[in-house]
Amino acid sequence: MLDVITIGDALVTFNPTSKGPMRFVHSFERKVGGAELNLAIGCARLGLRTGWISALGNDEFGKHILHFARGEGIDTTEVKLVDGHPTSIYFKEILEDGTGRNFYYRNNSPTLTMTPESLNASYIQHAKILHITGVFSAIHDQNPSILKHAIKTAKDHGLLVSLDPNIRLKLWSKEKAKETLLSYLPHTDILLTGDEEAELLFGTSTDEGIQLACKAFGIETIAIKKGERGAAAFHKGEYVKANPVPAKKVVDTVGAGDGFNAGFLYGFLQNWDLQKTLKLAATIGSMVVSVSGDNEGLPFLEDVQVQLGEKKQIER
Ligand code: KDG
Repeated sequence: MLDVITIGDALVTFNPTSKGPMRFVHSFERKVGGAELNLAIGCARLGLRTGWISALGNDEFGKHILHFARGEGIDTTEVKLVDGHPTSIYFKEILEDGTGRNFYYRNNSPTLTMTPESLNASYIQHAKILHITGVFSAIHDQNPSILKHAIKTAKDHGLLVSLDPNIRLKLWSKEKAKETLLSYLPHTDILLTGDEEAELLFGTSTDEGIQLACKAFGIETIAIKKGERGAAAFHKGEYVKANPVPAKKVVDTVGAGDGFNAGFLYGFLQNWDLQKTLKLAATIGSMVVSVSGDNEGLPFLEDVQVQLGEKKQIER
């Protein structure tokens, strides 16, 4: 039985070796990214049994990502290597403050070979949480139908569905994003959203407004990510806030939300109280931004315990 399974496209990430506008960057370091894969890595490092459903190009980059994911202890039984679709890539721009733009080359993503029928129902049935995002939804018009099929299988077998809207406006319009993501909400148990994304979905970014909007869809668990302004969460009527967790140094902000999600799902699955769960999530989010790369900063459980002062690290 897996704890968390997720579906999505992964990319080889080209991280700039210098900061500033990408057009002036001369060299890049090859890394790995993709919102759903980052989440899977984050969960696996914390000790959750994690599975990833995807397709990669049957090429050097695809094999690199596959080996990388396996090395992280992620179950890749449902990751196919396919011909005719090169593995997706993207180039990152990183500015002095750690933010920047992403430039995607994923129009012919290997995940275009996936269909609702290609999903292995028995794989989905044997998990606790199905995590879906707006990134996979945005890559191709048929992807929402794949996710809806997965959601139906999940719901029929008692899984919880967690959703991160992960809205990437380089991949689809606001209108399409809103329409598609709202259609998942009646089936969502755990919503892990940024406050700006909530504004787009619900027309409000206040905690109370988001909770009210989610109530209409029957969503009992909500985590709201506010970056430098902290985080908040609701669970069955309980409401807690987490103070911002200052990062040691902001190096690269990409992947922080995925780290937050991994922490939240971990605490949730351990039946921790909501405050402790939110603190773990916010702490992991802040650890991710201190390290270059989309997932290199995702901590193992022991690292985050040290960060939280629960464990001592012996340095020499
Ligand atoms: O959440 C981080 C991801 O966005 C990044 O790793 C790659 O942009 C990406 C994507 O589309 O998954």
